[in-house]
Amino acid sequence: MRPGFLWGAATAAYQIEGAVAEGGRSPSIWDTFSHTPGMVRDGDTGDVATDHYHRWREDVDTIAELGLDAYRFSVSWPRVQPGGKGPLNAEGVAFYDRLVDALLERGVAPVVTLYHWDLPQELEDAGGWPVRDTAERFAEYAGAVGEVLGDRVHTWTTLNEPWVSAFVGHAEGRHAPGRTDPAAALAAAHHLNLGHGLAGRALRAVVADTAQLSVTLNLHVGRGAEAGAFDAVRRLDALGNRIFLGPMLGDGYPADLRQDTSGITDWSFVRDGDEQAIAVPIDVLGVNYYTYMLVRSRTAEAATDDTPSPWVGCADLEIPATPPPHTEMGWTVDPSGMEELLLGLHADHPGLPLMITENGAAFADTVDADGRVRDADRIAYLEGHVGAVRRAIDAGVDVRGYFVWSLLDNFEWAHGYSKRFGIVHVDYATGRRTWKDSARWYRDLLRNDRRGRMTHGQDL
Ligand code: PNW
Repeated sequence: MRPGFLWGAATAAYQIEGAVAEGGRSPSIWDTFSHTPGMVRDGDTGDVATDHYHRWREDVDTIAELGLDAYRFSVSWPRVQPGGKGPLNAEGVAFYDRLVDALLERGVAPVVTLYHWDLPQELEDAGGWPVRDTAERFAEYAGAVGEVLGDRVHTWTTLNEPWVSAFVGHAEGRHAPGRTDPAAALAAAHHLNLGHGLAGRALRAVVADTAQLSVTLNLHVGRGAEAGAFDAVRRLDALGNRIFLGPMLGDGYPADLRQDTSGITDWSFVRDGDEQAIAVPIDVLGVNYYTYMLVRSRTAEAATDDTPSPWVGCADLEIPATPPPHTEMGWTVDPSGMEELLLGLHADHPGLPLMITENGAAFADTVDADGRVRDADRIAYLEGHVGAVRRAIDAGVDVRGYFVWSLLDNFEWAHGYSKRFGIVHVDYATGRRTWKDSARWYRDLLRNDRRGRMTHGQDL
């Protein structure tokens, strides 16, 4: 890859840190949700997780040994600003301060996400993302974190996957805060958008001039499951992608989205000036991609199904299963979807730099008697998707980096610890880390790429 391309791995605070009641941290919506019986598989919680809060030095060593250019992690809002307002908590800040310094000492660029789903519970009690005040609180928190880490962070990402926060959290109810209210989900989407815009401005004012401003979206690649499924594909794109891309990239909310959802909300939560506020200029768009989706119009029978869905305003949208090969999440392995996504973004938004901030796969990995974790299926997945990134770059798309999800096995939200995405295995009973074959494969890929860069001064 070109000089400056970032090879990395990603994690998120609630999924790895544990230590939920240490260092002055207050509870987040994921503490509440995971401790609510029936919400997370097997009653798993992030109370201990991978214990990264105590094992961070060892994890930074792993990052350095892998030869990563960058490490993407998230700052836990309730750890650095307990309760979600007021002055920062020095002990919480110190944790990230040390982490950032340790990464820089090893030549690893910190890529920081400010919100990876762990809203302080107090802000949820005051209404959460469906209320406007949360966007303002988020901007205040972002500016405060920018002030303390802004001199050293390479890339600032405001939000991770606001689609999941808004719709899986407030309409489907499968994620915290577990609400099933379509109107609240749309209001949450708007206030997440607004939070991004306000936080972006607050960050710009305090961080280094060289720092990159970003946001990470889980963009949906929809393919028609039958001929003529144009409207189904359009709806998926509107509610899944353009609801964020539109306002964030300066085009405001799409008219078709407002139309599709007019039976649910009158959009009166959008005030004059909001769309301009959301359109804070970004330097790079973070893209998370795992799989593509099939869509078609629903049969009359399926349309009467009233199970809560994240696809609000899409009663006539059906999302059938995609064919094998599947990962443990049931997600189809298809790197062509990633290539299609990158090419499509480049065509629709020429000149917008992109970065794959998450890509990876869950498989049922086990440590063999000889201490090895043989995860050829994960290597094949990653190899295929890195190939897709290379093809997109060759076709002229400006892709600035690629981050594997995840550095470590971790708390996979509603699935608890049952799904393993790491390139490093974690034994949850002991906290012990074991490199999987995929970790060695990734280290070698990065070494070869770097060697090629130095000896030929060109892409390998
Ligand atoms: C992403 N869904 O999430 C997240 O950014 C990570 O925290 C997560 O571990 C990773 O992908 C793997 O799942 C998603 O249920 C999690 O629709 C769940 C959904 C979508 C994205």
